[in-house]
Formats: sequence, C-alpha cells, structure tokens
Amino acid sequence: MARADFAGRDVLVVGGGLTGRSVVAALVELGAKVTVTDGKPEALKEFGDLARPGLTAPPEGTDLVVTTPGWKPVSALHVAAAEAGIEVIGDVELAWRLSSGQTWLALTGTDGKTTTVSMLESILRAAGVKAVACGNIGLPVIDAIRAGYEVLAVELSSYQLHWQTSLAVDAAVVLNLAEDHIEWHGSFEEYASAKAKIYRGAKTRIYNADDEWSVQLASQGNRSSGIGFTVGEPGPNRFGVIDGWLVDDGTRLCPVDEVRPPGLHNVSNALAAAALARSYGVSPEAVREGFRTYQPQPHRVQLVGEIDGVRYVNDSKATNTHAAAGSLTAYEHVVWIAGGELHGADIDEFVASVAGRLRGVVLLGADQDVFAQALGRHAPEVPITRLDSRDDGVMTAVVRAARELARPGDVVLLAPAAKSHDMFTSYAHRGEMFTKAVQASV
Ligand code: UMA
Repeated sequence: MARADFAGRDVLVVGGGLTGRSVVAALVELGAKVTVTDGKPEALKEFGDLARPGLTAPPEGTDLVVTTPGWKPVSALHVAAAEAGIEVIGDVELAWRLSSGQTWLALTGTDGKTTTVSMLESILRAAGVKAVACGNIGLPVIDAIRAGYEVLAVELSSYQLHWQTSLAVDAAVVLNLAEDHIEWHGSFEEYASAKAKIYRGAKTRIYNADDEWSVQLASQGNRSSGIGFTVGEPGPNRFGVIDGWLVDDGTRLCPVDEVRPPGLHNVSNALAAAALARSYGVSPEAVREGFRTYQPQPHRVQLVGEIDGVRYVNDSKATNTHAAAGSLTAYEHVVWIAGGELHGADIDEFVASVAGRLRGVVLLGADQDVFAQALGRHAPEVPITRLDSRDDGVMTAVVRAARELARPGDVVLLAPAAKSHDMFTSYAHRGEMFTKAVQASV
C-alpha cells in the first residue's frame, strides 16, 4: 500500500498512549480522517476533536482500525471490528506500509530484547550508520521513520507481532522463547506463532542454536538462509565463541570479557546483535567498537553498589524464570532477592537449577509462598528471610536482610523471576526502590 492510500481513509486508532500519539500524527499528516479512542478519557486530552473515549465498536464508516500493542485481541472493540469485517492492523504493520527505503533489522524473544536492540544500535552507530533502536523499547517505529533514520533496529514484542500481516524485514532473529504473556495471547502456542511472524518474508533469518524454539521457528518455511549463533564453539553455526572471542565464521569480533552486562545470556544477546549488524555489512572493528561504547540499560544486571566486599546487582527486569536464570548463573555465590506475581508460572525446575549458587534468599511479594515451597524442596539448607509488607518501602528491609546473609565476595542479586505489579508500578519502579535502598545503606 502506498502512503497516498491513507488520504481520506476513515481510520480508528485504538489507544491514546505513546504509540497512539505516533500513529495519529502520521495518519493526520497523510490526510486520513482519524478518530482515536481509549478506555481512559484522560488519555485523550491532547487529541481534541479526534477523541472518542470508551468506544466498544468502531464508529460507522470506519474502514481501518490501527491498534496499539497493549490491547488484547479479545477486547470488545477488536471483536466488534472483526465482526464488521474491518481490517485491524498494529502500529508496526502501519509503519511497514509507510516505510520507504529504510533497512529493518528486527528482533524479538522472551528475554534480552532491549539489551540486544540497544547493543545493535551502538554497533550501527559505531559504523557511522544513521540508525536508531525503536519499537517496544519505547520509540514507536513510525516516529523513527518520520525522524529520517536509515536503519531501524527494531525490537518487536509478541503483542506487536500478533497484528503483522505483510512485514518482511531485512534480517530477523528470535532470541529465545519461554512461557510468558499467556494472559494476552491465550496460550503458549499463540504466543509462539506471534513470535514466528518476524521470520515471514525476512531476507536473512538468524537463530539462536542454543534455543530449541528459536531454531524451530526460524526453520519453518525457508531453511536455506538461516544463520545460527551459539555461546559455545560455533560448529556448523556461523557465530560463536572461540578462545574467549566472539567470532563470525572464524573472524574475531570482540573479546567475551568486553561484553557488558556480564552473564552468558548477554553473550548470546551480543552474538545476536553482531549477527544482525554483520548482515548489514558492518565491519568486525565497528562491532567491537559498538560493544565498547555500549551503555547498558538500567535494571538489567546493573551494578548499583558495593558494601563490605559484597556487590549489589539490580536485575529487576528479570520478570520471569528464564531471565532470572540468566543472571543467577552469572555469579557463583548469590544472595537472591525474589518474588512478586508469578501468574501461575511453574518455578520448580528453575529453582532446582540455581539452588547450588544460593547463599541465602530474601522473599517478597504476592507469590512468595510458591518460592518458599520450591526452595524447601530443592534448597532446604539455604536460609530464607521473608518480608510480608506490600509497601514499596520494604526494599530497605530487603537490603538489610540481604546484607546479613551475604559474605565478602558474594553478589546480592535482585532478579525476582516474577512480575512487579503487586507492589510496584513497574519493574523499573521496583529496581529504583532497590537501588535507592542500596545507596542509602552504603
Ligand atoms: N488501553 C485501554 N484498554 C486496554 C489497553 C490499553 O484503554 O485494554 C489504553 C490505556 O489507557 C493507555 C493506552 O491504551 O492510554 C496505552 O496503550 P498501549 O497499552 O498500547 O501502550 P503504549 O503506551 O502505546 O506503549 C506501547 C507498549 N506497551 C505495551 O505493549 C503494553 C510499550 O511497551 C512500547 O514501548 C510502546 O508501545 C512503544 O512501541 C512496554 C511493554 O510493557 C514497555 N511491553 C511489553 C513487554 O516488554 O513485556 C510487551
């Protein structure tokens, strides 16, 4: 569809948040007749006459619905649109239809997306490319296109991918897949099939040879153009690790110990970023320079303090077991701060796999009983301190308890393996409260 095809079209934009604002601005500029709705009237203040709060069905005459990512496909508005035979697309599908000449290097996965996409941005910029990290990271793809970037390092969530129909990116990777967001998709199969859409029509398919799901999703359809990466010796894969270096087909890219933040999962993320960048022709030197200048994102294996020879690490972004396992296995002796909302996730196998590293555990949040029971089964010797307060100020007590359990050389690690909303507004809020509590106790 050409850009001009939006002129005069009657488009309903669903969601007046960050994404909604970018969609409305682009469509208005293209001459579309835009209406925007949101469940919260206060979210629509800036849209003036375009606003129609609380719609549960598209208004008469609507011929396209553009939805923003947070809305579930089962919401009344989407069901009504489907029943009326109106096409529903996501903001990224719209961005794709408006894209002209930009290169799309795209990634998704359960964990590591934001780290990888920002590593990729850093590498591309080190190579002198006019590139930006966009998508789920917080800059809507449409805004990145309108700002004139040539290469888009696109982080896609499963919510965004669900609504893709024609996206065919230059290079794509699914970093990994583990159970997550089932409440949005309805089932793991639906979640996986949303993720798989990133590979549809992709010119280069990159996959994580260490992750069964990544391999499987990449090999559906066209097997020929797949490029694998592994944190081990590359073997049949193009990217891997040899003698402490990240390599591409034997060419050294960067020493493993220059990859930040630490942890094997970040080596994996770094290989994915390097593979995407190399698919665009970036030199090995620029890859290394990109890792050197990369500024790790907050709340992701972030060192926030050192007290009495004990390091305090904030990995509040570890909102599921898969992510928490990544950071826990980066350290030998850990005082682990865990707990929050599990949404029914099974944690037994994960707790068993990290039990040997635990010096002690501090539990907080709604599902701490589930953690305590799993620890009782798999780490019965490990001391546990439980904090029942649901006040976000509890982090001061958490840090005090962790400090008592830790010995010099240990790491106190906030990697909750659970969501934060029972006590905090977001994982970032949880991480900030932890960081403040650590800094206050130095
Ligand atoms: N709203 C409703 N009813 C609903 C859902 C939302 O009325 O059922 C309204 C809200 O009142 C709000 C607006 O819709 O005013 C919010 O829209 P949205 O939920 O689509 O979110 P945006 O503000 O547009 O932000 C979205 C992503 N949010 C989600 O996927 C939930 C942001 O990812 C992303 O950075 C941004 O687009 C830019 O692309 C956040 C996220 O949590 C970080 N992502 C999930 C994750 O990473 O796990 C997938």
